[in-house]
Amino acid sequence: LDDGYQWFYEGRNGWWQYDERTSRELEAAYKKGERMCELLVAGLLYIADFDAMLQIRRNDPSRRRRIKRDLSTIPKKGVAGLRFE
Ligand code: V3L
Repeated sequence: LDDGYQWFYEGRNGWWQYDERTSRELEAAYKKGERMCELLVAGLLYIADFDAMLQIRRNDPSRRRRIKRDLSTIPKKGVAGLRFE
């Protein structure tokens, strides 16, 4: 994450950057070669699946979003639901 890359999850018409803490957790798991990473977001548990590159809500797996690791300079909607304006 100091290498110009960031983690993103998909919104309706663009990508949101993950918050700093979650990004660090994703990056650590990814760098260790783990296949998934458990995330706590606003009191909800999610699984980030690095094979499928999906974020899946634990208690309702139908709630899923694409994720990606990409350059921090890509167009994005904001960070963790906080819109850039
Ligand atoms: N970080 C922050 N909020 C999240 C995350 C996350 N990793 N995952 C889900 N949510 P679901 P548009 C998103 C929020 O997947 O207009 C955006 O951050 C999610 O917020 O069904 O569609 C925006 O705040 C949603 O509110 O479990 O691009 C909002 O959607 C809620 O958890 C609208 O974005 C349920 O997501």
